[in-house]
Parts: sequence; structure tokens; C-alpha cells
Amino acid sequence: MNELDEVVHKASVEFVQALTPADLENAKARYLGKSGVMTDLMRGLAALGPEDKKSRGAQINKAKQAIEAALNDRRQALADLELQTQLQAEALDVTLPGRQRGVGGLHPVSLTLERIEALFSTMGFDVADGPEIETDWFNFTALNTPADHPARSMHDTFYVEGGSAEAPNLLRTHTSPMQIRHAVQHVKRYCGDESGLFKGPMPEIRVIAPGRTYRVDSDATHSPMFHQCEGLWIGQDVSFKDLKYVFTDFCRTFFESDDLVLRFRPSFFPFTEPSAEIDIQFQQGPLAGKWLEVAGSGQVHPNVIRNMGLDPEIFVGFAFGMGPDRLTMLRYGVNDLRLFFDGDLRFLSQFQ
Ligand code: 2NM
Repeated sequence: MNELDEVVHKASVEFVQALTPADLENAKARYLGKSGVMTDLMRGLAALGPEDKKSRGAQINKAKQAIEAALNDRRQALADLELQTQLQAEALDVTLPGRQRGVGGLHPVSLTLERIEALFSTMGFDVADGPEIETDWFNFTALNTPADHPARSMHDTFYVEGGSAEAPNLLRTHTSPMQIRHAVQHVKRYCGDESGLFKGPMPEIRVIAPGRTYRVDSDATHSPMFHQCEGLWIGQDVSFKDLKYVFTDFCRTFFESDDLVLRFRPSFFPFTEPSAEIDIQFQQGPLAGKWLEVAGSGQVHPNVIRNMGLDPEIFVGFAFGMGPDRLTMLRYGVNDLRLFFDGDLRFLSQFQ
């Protein structure tokens, strides 16, 4: 290999070893730059005679062209490489699944509330909705709950700002205060300017009050926030017989079980007298034969009737209160109340 071939070879090797355009330009300067190898060789021509100058000059030019060709090849190769790298970095995998837009749905307890509302609506009940922050009057006093009742302690009830020092506002512990609000509105609509307890006439009050309620309580079967649905039916001729009929019909339809049996067990509530717990018994399925408590109930206490603005000598009625959380557990076979409040989609999506 002659000297010029060697220079061409060395230049080509250095170009190929250049990994970036900047490296390549530095290598180029070493051969083709002002003080590069090829420029020095050209300068050397000056010392030669005319014949040698011509042939040597032609050889050097040939070598220079070969170096320039190698340089251009490498420039192109580096540009191709850069394009490849960029394309790879920006590559889209069009086979990846797209981002899903999740389909929402109702919470199982909301499904139960909708079901309760639909069933009672068919029996002529209104649905009343109202404040979750209540006054002492509507939550306790109007419901005949005495000042020393344990439910009124800070231990059982969440008190909040507002109200008076002796009777602070609170998070409602049941939805019965809404029954009072609804009844008072209803009576106002029909009593006109009359003062004192209203003696009628007036269409019956038939209403349910579903919604969130709050108590200081938290374990596997109690949540500080839970749901309640209370029902109220007031008229001049309403009795326990109607309560039993209405609630039996409700339970049989709710649980889709025509042979479901009800039992009324004597109990006590400040706002009803007499009072009863309502138990149900399935005749079929995994819970068959067991008595399950599903509601409290009773004939509305005369003091409560009075607080609705009605004359208890004329108006009577019944009320009941049930827990939609528990009804949902029974209907779907859920064994831990906390699942309803954890917000875990693996659980919740099973109800869609
Ligand atoms: C229950 C049990 C018994 C009830 C009473 C009233 C009202 F407004 F008439 F006073 N509403 N709900 C009631 C009666 C609630 O829950 C276990």
C-alpha cells in the first residue's frame, strides 16, 4: 500500500469511528482542514519539478476525492442513524389497547334506595329529601326524645357549629326529622289561617325519607355514616293493620320472595307507642328459617303528632325506619358493611 492509499485508509477508518456529526467534522479537519494532512501534501508539491508535480498532483487529488467520498458516506450514515433513533423514540405501538372511558354505574346502596323509592311510590308515598345538618328540635325534641336520652350525648351524636349553646346543631342521627319537616309543610298547606292543633280535613300524609345519617359508631357492622329510610303514614283511620300490610308487601317485592314472612316484636322508641321491631324470615335460599331484623316501627306518639301541628285526638298513624345498607347486604349476600364505603371498584363494579 503506498503512502497516499494509507492516508485514505486511515481517514476512512477515523470517519467510521466518528459516532457523532461533531466527531466527524473534527476528523474531517485533520485531513481536509487548513493544517490537515492533505493540505500539507499539496504544499509539498511546490518543491517538485513540473513533471513530478503533475503526476503527484493528480495522485493527491485522487486521494482527496476518495477521502471526500468516505466523508460523505459517513455523513449520510450518521444522518440515517439519527433519523432511525428519532423514529424509534417517537414510535407508536398502534396495537396497544386505547385508554378506556370507564362506564359508571350506581352504588349498590343507591340501587337499593331507588328500589325502595319506586316500591313505596306505587303505594302512594311521597319521597322527602332534606338537610343532613339538623337542629336539636327536629332531630330530638320534636321526636319526643327527652333531654337525658343517651342518643343526645356527645358520645353518640356528632355536634357541629351553629344552633345555641344548650341545643347545638348536629348531623342527623336518623331521617325522622325530615318526616316532621314534611308533615309540618303538609299541615300548613291545608290548615289555612287556623291556629292551634289542626283537626282537618286533610289528605293523608304518606311519605318516606331516605338518605344519609350519622352516629359516633365504627366497627365491622357500624359505619359513622350510614343510610336510613323512614316511612310515615298519618290519617284519621290508619292502623297497625295497614303497617303490616304495607311493610309485608314492600319486603316481598323488595326481596322478590312471595312467601317471605313478617314478625312484629314488641320494642321501645321515644317517638312511637306502642313500638315493634320488624323481623323477616325467608322460606327459601341460604337464609331460610332465620329471623332477620330489618326495621323498627310503631304507632306515632301523640306528642309527635302534636309537634306536626295535628290534633292527636283526630289523627293517628304509624312510622317505620329501616337500614338500606343492611337491606343491600341481605339482598346481595354481602357480609361486611365496610365494603360499601371503601370505594373499591373490584367490589362496586359487580353491581352494574
Ligand atoms: C324507627 C322506628 C319507629 C319513625 C318515627 C317517625 C316520626 F317522624 F313519625 F316520628 N319517623 N320514623 C320511626 C319509628 C323510626 O326507626 C327505627
